[in-house]
Amino acid sequence: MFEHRYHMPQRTAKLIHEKILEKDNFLVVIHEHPDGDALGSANALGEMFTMLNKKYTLFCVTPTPDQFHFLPHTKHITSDETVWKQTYGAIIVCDSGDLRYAGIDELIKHQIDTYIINIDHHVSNERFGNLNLVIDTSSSTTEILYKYLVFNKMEINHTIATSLLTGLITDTGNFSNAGTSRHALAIASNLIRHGAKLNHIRKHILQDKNLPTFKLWGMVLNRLEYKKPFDFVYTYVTQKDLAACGLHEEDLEGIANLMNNLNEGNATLVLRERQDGTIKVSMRTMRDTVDVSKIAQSFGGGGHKKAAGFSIQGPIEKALENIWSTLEKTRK
Ligand SMILES: [Mn+2]
Repeated sequence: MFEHRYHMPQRTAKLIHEKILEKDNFLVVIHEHPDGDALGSANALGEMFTMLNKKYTLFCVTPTPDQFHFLPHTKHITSDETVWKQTYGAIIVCDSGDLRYAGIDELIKHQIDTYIINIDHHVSNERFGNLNLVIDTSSSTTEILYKYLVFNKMEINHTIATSLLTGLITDTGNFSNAGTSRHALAIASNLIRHGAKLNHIRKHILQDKNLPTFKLWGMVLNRLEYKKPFDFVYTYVTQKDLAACGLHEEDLEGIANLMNNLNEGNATLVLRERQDGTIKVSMRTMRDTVDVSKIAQSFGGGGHKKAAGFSIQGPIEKALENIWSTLEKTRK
């Protein structure tokens, strides 16, 4: 079977599984502002723990968008910090390169002698776990979870299959970005064989925009600028824009990936003003010569070679000035 041919740290996968079988009561943590990969991972693990008859809690510092509720366990993801007062058999952090992105760098300090399992595919992953199942050549964390489940001979029911396919589809930009390997495609095919509901993913994840959202996107696209010295294309959106359209930051989910369809510029930047006034910067590139994760890291962020992000002090104008001057310095 092709399953065993791709790269997979087998020892780590085995040790994680032994830990899961041995212990009870798990805390699964996914990164803030969770995407399809993070939520697909949480849902798959929730289903796996249900099948294993184990106690578990799913945690995320920010709420889950309603559109993901077709993945049944995502309805039970909590942001209630009191769950950190309990003791767990292990804490499993998914799809997060570091504990800050998971939003738990402070919360985790309350946990003494905690066993941390880190499952992720970000190049910038800091290996913060006692066990780190990190494969940065994987398209998504759910691709790693698929390999993990197959390796440990775990059942993949239709709920798990749909969760894993959700992560594969969202993190590969519908099988179009650099993460779209032959393994990713073969796994997707296998997941459909296991009963993954592609029509549910299409309905809830792909056809998820309404008219006001398209109008907001139009406004953001209309603002695109070209920054010649760096060959970058950028745009931005403020809280005022969102309020004017009656929309939220989540409604801009996907706009950074849309920039991948542009054939100009070395990289694209989308700046989004958050409620607290900080600016979230999402970077994308389709050029093999550009590594946006390195740029993001120089601003304290992280991500992948082709897709990365960071946070910076607002307002927008100040953030842009800061970005250009920092880039200017690193060029010298
Ligand atoms: Mn991911």
